[in-house]
Amino acid sequence: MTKSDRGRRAPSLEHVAGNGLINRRALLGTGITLAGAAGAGAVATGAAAEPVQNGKWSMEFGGLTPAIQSPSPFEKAVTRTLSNPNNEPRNSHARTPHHLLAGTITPNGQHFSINHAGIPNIDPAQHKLVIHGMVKQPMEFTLESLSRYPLVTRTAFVECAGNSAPMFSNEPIQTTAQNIHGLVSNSEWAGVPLSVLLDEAGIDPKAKWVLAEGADAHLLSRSIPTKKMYSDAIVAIYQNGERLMPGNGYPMRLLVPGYQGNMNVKFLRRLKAVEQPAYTYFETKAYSQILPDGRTMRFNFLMQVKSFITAPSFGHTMKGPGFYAISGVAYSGAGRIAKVMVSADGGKSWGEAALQGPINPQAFTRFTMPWKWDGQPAVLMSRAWDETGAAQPLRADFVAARGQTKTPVTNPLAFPNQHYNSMTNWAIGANGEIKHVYV
Ligand SMILES: Nc1nc2c(c(=O)[nH]1)N[C@H]1C(S)=C(S)[C@@H](COP(=O)(O)O)O[C@H]1N2
Ligand SMILES: [Mo]
Repeated sequence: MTKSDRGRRAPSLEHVAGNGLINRRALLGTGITLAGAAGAGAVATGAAAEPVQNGKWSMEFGGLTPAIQSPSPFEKAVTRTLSNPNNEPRNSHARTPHHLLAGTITPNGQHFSINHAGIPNIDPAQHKLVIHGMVKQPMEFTLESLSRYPLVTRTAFVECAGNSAPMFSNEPIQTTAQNIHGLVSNSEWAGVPLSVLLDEAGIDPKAKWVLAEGADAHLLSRSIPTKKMYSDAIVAIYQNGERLMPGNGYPMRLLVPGYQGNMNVKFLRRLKAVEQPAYTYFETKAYSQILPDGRTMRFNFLMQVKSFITAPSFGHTMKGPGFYAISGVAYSGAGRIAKVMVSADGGKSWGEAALQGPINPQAFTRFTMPWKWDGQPAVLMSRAWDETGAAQPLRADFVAARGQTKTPVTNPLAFPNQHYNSMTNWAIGANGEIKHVYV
């Protein structure tokens, strides 16, 4: 019996869609067998295998165990892309390298960051959060006093409304998932529910909005519906188990799961209960979207269902035909991910990807699709559905509703528009090269 005979015998290698997509059930506990059977490039070990050799690291006492550790020097290419590396007095963006990461939690050093006036160096001993306006009892909190409340822990993505903006280009921009989709990240946040703090202050039922303000130089402020504050907003003080990173809002930030990133006010210093939205710069001029007929969409808070394949993707090279696990992230501001479909033939046929649990609402869900690449051209696509039944729109439908540029966007850091949530497709060439294509 040859190796490929053994592979064929496994029921798990049943194809579910064109161009080599394999039933996701193949992933249930048989990953290694599957990879071996389909030829993932791992060398089979057996009697003929070389005995393990000692590298030089096995022959000498190792390095210092440091007080705080950072990634291996061999991983130094795994960094964020910066839009303002010299800190000129304008906004700065740092994008998450999705094509070089796996799992669902974004490491703190790789969490995307947008700062419109630099990162303030806040002394937590001097920082205060004030709750005032239409409340019975104005309140003042410090990091220390907030830390004494019972904290809730939850995983949530934060996504800038401008994430994926290069996808508004009329021609596909040739760049990485990092540059296209790097303005979304996913963390485990711990903090105090707004429901607790607003109840304590005794918010007036007529206060339908809460104005949130940050302590950085431009005092970014956004009006948030009180209803959202009560449903699931928190004042976050921990990010993936440690205090917030300075670029992600140290010492405290607002977390409004599933809503525009901009509403997640960092360096939070003020919450004012008000009757009407304040119509601030960031909810009128910025973070409102221009429609094809010239009108502007305002108070468009929800980040809708989206997915993108992180591997294989632009910037990777295929290492020859055989087994691959197509992998990506899916998320929705409206709730949990219900289903992700993957195509390897440019949308002619689709197979359902395996979702890795736990599937949390308003959080990344990792999907995987086993695939046997035959070395021929293929177009990989993913499409997600959330628990409300909403699906990622097809590009033609999306462009009809939201428009696209007249000339190609070549700068991956440009922002032609906002709230893009259609699909991203990667074309695999017979030479193993990967391009970004529209379907
Ligand atoms: N105070 C303050 N809050 C802010 C910002 C800012 O510049 N200052 N940037 C906003 C924007 S535009 C986004 S998309 C999110 C990004 O959150 P992150 O930097 O933690 O990824 O923070 C928002 N909150
Ligand atoms: Mo943003």
